[in-house]
Amino acid sequence: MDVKVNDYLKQRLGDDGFNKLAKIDNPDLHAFIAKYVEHCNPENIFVCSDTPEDVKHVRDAAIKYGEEEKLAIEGHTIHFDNFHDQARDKEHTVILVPRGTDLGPTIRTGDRDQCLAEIHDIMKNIMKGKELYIRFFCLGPTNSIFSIPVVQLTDSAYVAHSEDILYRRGYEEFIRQGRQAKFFKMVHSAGELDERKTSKNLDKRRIYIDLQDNTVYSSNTQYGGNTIGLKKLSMRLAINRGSEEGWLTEHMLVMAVHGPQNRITYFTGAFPSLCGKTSTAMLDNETIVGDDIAYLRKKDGEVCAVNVESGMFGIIQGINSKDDPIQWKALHTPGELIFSNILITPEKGTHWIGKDGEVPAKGYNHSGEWYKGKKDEKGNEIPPSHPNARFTVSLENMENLDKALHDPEGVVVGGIVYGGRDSDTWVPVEESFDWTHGIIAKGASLESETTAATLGKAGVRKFNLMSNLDFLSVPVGRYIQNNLNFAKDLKKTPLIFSVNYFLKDKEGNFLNEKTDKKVWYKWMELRAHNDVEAIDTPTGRIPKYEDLKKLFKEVLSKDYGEEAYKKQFMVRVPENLAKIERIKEVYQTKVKDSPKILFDVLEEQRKRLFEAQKKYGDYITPDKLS
Ligand code: SPV
Ligand code: MN
Repeated sequence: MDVKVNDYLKQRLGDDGFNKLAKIDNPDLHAFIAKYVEHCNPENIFVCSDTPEDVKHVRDAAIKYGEEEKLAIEGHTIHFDNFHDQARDKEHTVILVPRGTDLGPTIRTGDRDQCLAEIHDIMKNIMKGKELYIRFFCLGPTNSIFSIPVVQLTDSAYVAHSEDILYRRGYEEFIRQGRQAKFFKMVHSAGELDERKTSKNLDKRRIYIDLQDNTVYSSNTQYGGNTIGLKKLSMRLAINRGSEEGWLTEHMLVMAVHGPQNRITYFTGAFPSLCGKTSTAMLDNETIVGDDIAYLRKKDGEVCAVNVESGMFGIIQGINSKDDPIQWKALHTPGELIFSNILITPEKGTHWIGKDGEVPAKGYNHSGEWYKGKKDEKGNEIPPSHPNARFTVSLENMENLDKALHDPEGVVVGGIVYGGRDSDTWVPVEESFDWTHGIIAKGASLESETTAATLGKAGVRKFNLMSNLDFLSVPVGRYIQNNLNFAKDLKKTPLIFSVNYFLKDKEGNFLNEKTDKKVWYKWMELRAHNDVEAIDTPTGRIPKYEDLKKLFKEVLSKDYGEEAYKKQFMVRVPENLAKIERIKEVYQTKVKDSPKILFDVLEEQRKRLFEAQKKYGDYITPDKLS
């Protein structure tokens, strides 16, 4: 350790903290910590070495300093974010780049020198009077090719506690990797807090991502998506690193689909918000590895995936005992669990939009004291819980947890799924012709319709390639090219599918039941092993009626009619042609480095649709094609 850094850390951290840090042989880490201790200037510093006592210190601090409050069920707590700090702040989330670097119009960037000066100005003495928590974590399983160590500095015990539930502890991993560690660095401060212990200076809310230094700065916010350094903040750094090293960071769930004779096939899946990602990861009779972020690497000619996380920061709205029995149980079992931005009753019970039972007449929530009919400053009624209210819990608390969660090798991926909210274009499930077609016509063409739960008008289609648009830190074209290249030297290429759980008829009725998706996954599992045939259509390969009929019976004990099949799986030519035009336009106008092959693949699809239209008309039922 550098003598100056050494002396300074000894003085600020005390013997106990210093000794814990000194066990990690990494001068860069020590220098980084010294720099931000001096800059942010906390009152106390706590170095967490992951012993049960250290972990408890952080958990207790969240209660002691009022960022969390205990609830009636043992181990459960509530945290509130500021009324205006309830979601990711896209406007103030910026990728820092050297002057003159252009990542394209869809990625928010800022001049690195200027932004670093601004954020350092905001963070000068920002932790005055507060305790700083220094924590070590690991993205992906420890002791693995996937492992990325992360150091988190935060003055929010809530953030440090959340990370403890959501990620693998990493103090030992830092010791193991020593000077070799290519670690990510997170500096967060909630800033000044109001009387409810929520971030007060939202005008100075910033999330600045410095790719060059693998450092993320987050200030004056507490909402998890802005603060939990290992989640969407590290994700941008990991996309950049993967792009340099030839692996992928994806906004994907990882799950095991259980096939015939106890066969297990792993799938990953990308879905924009409110498109059924969590309900897919939680499908009954299947098992979950992860619900949000995956790393994909190649090993022995196959694609392997890990869950970057080990817990869930899940949306709570709509969870009820009938539709979500596993999550319901986890939310009612004693044990460590943080609720955020829901309604708390005077008896310290919980309520949220869509929960079983009556809405309590009063309580308190993200708006303070709450009663039925309470209005916000614009005159809109405040619901009992925020639509983006969440719960934070370890995956170990889920009964459907898959055994591979911590496997350092990851799981071999048999299929990749892309799904959006789409009322009129894509069929419920469809396989792409090959990897390139899948990446371009499925992943890079992903769109999703807004719902009443999002801001703005409902039913507007939003482009969101691979559901990763918000998190890209490399130009869109390069990201697509990375995805295309990834399959080049594979011995066994995962199949790529699209799904659509939201198809409607002309009258606006959903064409599928919520539970039908169970069948689609069983079908994809069979396809991954070539156990069933498929029908070629202009847009991809769809299931044969007989196979679905059998699966509906087996999986749901339902008679699946041929008429329903035809309605669901008919090729909607005009809608598909319109979609191609929209997607082409995006890649022509909003992306500067679109790979040429993208336009070729879309053009081939357009031609196939056009030919089929000449022969069979606008709406083509599968019986015409088989
Ligand atoms: C998402 O919005 O995709 C989430 C929640 O998973 S957040 O942590 O806000 O990113
Ligand atoms: Mn997410």
